[in-house]
Amino acid sequence: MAGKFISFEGLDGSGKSTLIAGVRQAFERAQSEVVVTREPGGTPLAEEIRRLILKTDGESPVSATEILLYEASRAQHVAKVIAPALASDKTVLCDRFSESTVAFQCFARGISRTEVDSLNRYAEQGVRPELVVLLDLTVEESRRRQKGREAQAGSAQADRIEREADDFHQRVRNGFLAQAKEEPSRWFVLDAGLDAATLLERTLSELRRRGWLGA
Ligand code: T5A
Repeated sequence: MAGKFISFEGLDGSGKSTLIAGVRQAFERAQSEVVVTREPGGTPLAEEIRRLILKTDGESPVSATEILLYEASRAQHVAKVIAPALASDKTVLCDRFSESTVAFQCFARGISRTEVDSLNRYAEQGVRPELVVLLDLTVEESRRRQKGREAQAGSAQADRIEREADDFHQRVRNGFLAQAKEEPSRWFVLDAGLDAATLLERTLSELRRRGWLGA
């Protein structure tokens, strides 16, 4: 794989989409080919799976079904979008990847780490982010931002995962921080309470330091 694979993680509403948009512009200004994508989703079939996972009406999936749906989406996404982009030397910016499954389905939902790691490796087929940018935010601020967004005219209501209790989201946050500690050179942790311009500037500095983005 020649291209760089960078994922962005954090609680719901931590500012991933906002940061990814800025990073994408920086790569485009440097005339570097970049693919922006997301999980769950990223291909037509994977987006259908996303809808099934996040919908709030009808039958709720049990934990095993939930994780298998995330992994099914990932397998399709890796094979159809991420691996081909990396093979063509493109930079891939992905809103969430397997590290979300560890945080949400292992730390918060309670599925064993061994099982989650095994399912992740199967779906990834050897494709893993070289860098994980973590937007670390308190649960309180995450909730505040979600409410602000919901209050905006025409915006979507909370999805099934966003509706989980605060202690679930606290375990998710702990799960991200624990993974960052396990592999500090693969993770770049930002205080997501900072303003969006500062977060972008710090991320771009890190990418330049790694030699992945021109000065
Ligand atoms: N999930 C996912 C699992 O359980 N297991 C898995 O394996 C995977 C892959 C997916 C859900 O599925 C779960 C996790 C999720 O619950 P999603 O749509 O990807 O859903 O998740 P969200 O995190 O909900 O995506 P969002 O679009 O809601 O959040 P973002 O992208 O992090 O936040 P963003 O950029 O849209 O910003 C949110 C608000 O904050 C403002 C923005 O203007 C916006 O209003 N904002 C800031 N405000 C102050 N300071 C800043 N620095 C700001 N940056 C943005």
